[in-house]
Amino acid sequence: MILILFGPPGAGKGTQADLLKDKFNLLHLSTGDILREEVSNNTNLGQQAKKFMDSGELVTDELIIGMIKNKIDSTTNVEGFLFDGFPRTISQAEALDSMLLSNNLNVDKVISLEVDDDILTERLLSRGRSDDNEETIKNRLNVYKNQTLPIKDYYLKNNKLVEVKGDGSVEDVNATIVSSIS
Ligand code: B4P
Repeated sequence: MILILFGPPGAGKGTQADLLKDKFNLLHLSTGDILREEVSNNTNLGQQAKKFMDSGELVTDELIIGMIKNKIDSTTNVEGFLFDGFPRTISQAEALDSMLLSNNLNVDKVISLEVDDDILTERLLSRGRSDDNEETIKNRLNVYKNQTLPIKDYYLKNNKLVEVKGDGSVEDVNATIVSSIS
C-alpha cells in the first residue's frame, strides 16, 4: 500500500503517521524528519536545507526528490510506504509517480487533513519547534496555499483523494482515516 498524508503545517500528518505506520506495517518517510536529521548532523544537504526551513520556504525540489529516491531505492521488505509531508509541489508529485511506476507501484490513497488556520497556528505555537514562531508560521501557511494546495486537484483528478476533518481528537481523526482506507 502506498499512502500519502497531505495537509497544511500542523495538520497532524506526523502525529497520524506514527499511528498508521504500525497498523499497516508501512515505511514512514517524513521529509520534514529526514531534513531535520540532516540539519542536526550538519551534512551538506542539511546545510543547504536549513535556510529554507528557518524561513518557512520549501526546500528545492531537486534536493527533496533526490533524497526520496535514495530512500525508496535502498528499501526492501516493507508492505508499502507512508509519505508524510511529501509531495509538496506538483513537480514532486510527478516525480513520485514516475519513481513508483518504475517499480510497478502507484499511489493508493491521499489523505488530506483539513484544519482551519487559527487552529493550526495555535498548535504550532504551542509545539514550539525552532520554525514554529509567528512570522515563519504565517509564511509556511502562505507557501502551503500557493505551492502545495494545487496538488489536491492533481490527486482529485486521479480519484485518489480523501478529505478528513483534522480538528477532532488524535484518536477520532485516526479512526476516520483508518475507516477511509480499509
Ligand atoms: P514538516 O516537518 O512536514 O512540518 P509540519 O507540516 O509542521 O508538521 P505536521 O503536519 O506533521 O504536524 P504535526 O503532526 O507535527 O515540515 C517542516 C519544514 O521542512 C517545511 O516548512 C519545509 O521547509 C521543509 N520540508 C518538509 N518537506 C518538504 C518537501 N516535501 N518539500 C520541500 N520542503 C519540505 O502536528 C503539529 C502539532 O499539532 C503537534 O504539536 C501535535 O501534537 C499537534 N496535534 C496533532 N494532531 C492534533 C489533534 N488532533 N488535536 C490537537 N493537537 C494535535
